[in-house]
Amino acid sequence: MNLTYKILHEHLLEGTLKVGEEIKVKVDQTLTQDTTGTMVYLQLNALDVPTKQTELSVAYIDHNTLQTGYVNADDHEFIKSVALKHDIIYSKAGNGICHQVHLERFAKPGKILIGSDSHTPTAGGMGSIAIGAGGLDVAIGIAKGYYYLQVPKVINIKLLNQLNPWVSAKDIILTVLKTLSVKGGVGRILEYTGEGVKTLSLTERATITNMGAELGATTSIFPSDEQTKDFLIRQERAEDYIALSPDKDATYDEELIIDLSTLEPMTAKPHSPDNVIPVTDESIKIDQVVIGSCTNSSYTDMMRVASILKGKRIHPDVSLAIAPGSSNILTMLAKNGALADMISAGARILESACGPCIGMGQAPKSNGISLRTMNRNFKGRSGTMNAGVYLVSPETAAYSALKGELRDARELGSEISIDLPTTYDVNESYFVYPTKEDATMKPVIGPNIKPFPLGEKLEDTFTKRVLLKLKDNITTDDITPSNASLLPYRSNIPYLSNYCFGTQVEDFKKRSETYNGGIVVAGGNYGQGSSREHAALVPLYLQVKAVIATSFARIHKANLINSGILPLTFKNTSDYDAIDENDEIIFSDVQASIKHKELTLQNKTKNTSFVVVFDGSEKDIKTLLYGGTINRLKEEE
Ligand code: MIC
Ligand code: SF4
Repeated sequence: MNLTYKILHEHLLEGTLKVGEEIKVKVDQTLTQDTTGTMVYLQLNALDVPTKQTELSVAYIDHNTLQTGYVNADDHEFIKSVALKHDIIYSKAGNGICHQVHLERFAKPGKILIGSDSHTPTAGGMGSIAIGAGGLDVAIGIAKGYYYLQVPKVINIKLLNQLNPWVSAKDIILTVLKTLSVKGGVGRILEYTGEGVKTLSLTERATITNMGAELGATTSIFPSDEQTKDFLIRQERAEDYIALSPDKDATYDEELIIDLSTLEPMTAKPHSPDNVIPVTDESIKIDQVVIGSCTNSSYTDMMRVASILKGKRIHPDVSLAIAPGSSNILTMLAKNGALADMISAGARILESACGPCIGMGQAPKSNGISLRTMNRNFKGRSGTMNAGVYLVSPETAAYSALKGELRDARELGSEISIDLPTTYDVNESYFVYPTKEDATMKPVIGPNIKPFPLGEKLEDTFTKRVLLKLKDNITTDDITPSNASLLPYRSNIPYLSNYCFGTQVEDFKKRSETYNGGIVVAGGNYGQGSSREHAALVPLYLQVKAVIATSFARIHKANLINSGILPLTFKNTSDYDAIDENDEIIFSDVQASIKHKELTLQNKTKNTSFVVVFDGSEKDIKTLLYGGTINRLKEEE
């Protein structure tokens, strides 16, 4: 067995481990962050269970830390109250980015972790099966201790040899993205093997599994070996170590071989993480550099940046902002003088949080060029619609900040080496641990927290207009945009509905009000990116009944089903071209046809018909018939 199957097998509650089959697995751990967490905890309340059914659950506050009014503060208070009530650890703002802190303090080899954030696979660097999911699936994970998934294919990514100086883990994953594209991981788990694995530290592995999310992969995983043990010992968690590897004769569905010694520094150009070229192929002046995010904010990343900056001065035309990934890392940098090296060079030091990665501050100037060590460079995500974001390694970012243009850090000559402390700093001050008394706590619901919409039983016959026709690779950022002014409203679906599809059209809400709801048509990989279920809940609120696409991203498809919106694919992709915005589509005999997974739809406007497919499990069909997961669970109880 490969490592993926070993862990899934050990956690199997129902179903068979066969590609494409739906299985039910035991969930050991969950994590939430604040922008998806409010929905998770509203839904957990609705599920009405006394306490968590996992070994460990943590509620992190890391995204919405710019408190420009009462709204975020309300959300945090609400999350804290429901989390503690359900025996869930609360990590206060300032403690760091959920994935980095989870890696340091809680992730364990061999465990299954479900998180309401698409970068949950970061813990795959530790040998966990760590999966990003919609908020409701995480609420169910907490309340019931299980998770459903379709058994993915397992790709063996075999790493040969080792990286050359100044080429980093980020360059490995950017190379994988260049090879496989943002759709390449859909329906797959990426398992890393080969001699090259041993040469990568745990945090380098986490950079790679983190950004596997950009491939659309279910998750990515590394074995648990001496590197894992080394990290856990330094984190004073030696007891959490177990060795885990695939069997010698393990089989895989596909294989990709990467010779690490041939790689070079890479960059993903605007506006997609798979728009990857070698750094040396691009010559561009830069305005801003941002170093941090759950992809590249480890102690080693920060120390390498500090040593590149030490004794130098940031280019006068560049603003460099640095956000270390956790309070532990920030403390260590403060103690060992690296923070002083960064500040002396002219860097702006930010709180340990997501910050600029999700547009919470540091938006670039008009048409600005920003180099970022982050994982996504979707249009507008930085907070400036016409900015161009290039994704790079911390080394490329730091060196370029000194030069004022995108530059290859190999010009720096001999490699630097970072000595790791015998033990990493472990700060408990930002954690709030639940007590017995908290079980009787009442949720604290401030005015920003509005109820979430619920779907309705699936109608058998209806006619709906195509409100919007979209191209390939539409992201959840496109469906429910996020920036510093919108992110605080994640617990307020009615407010967010004003901005639905805001990067595509300005009047989606108006269209839906005019026609009493409708349907959306899209190309391939619809709903890639963030796990935010708001991208389903907001359309549900605006009465979107179905999305017909050429293909869907995994988490978003699950979120649509959970909300009771039909995710349908064209049987013949050429039918995508034959349908236009404003066409009226007749859905008939839906309840029976969905059970056979094929529906014939009439295009009333064009007087034609076409076939769409529903690719889901029996449970999914039931869910859609009942109008969403919450309704199904209520009916089944
Ligand atoms: C992101 O990186 O896009 C986010 C913000 O972390 C999201 C979660 C969200 O939208 O709240 C994610 O990756 O799932
Ligand atoms: Fe936060 Fe950015 Fe990571 Fe999302 S990708 S969890 S916004 S740091």
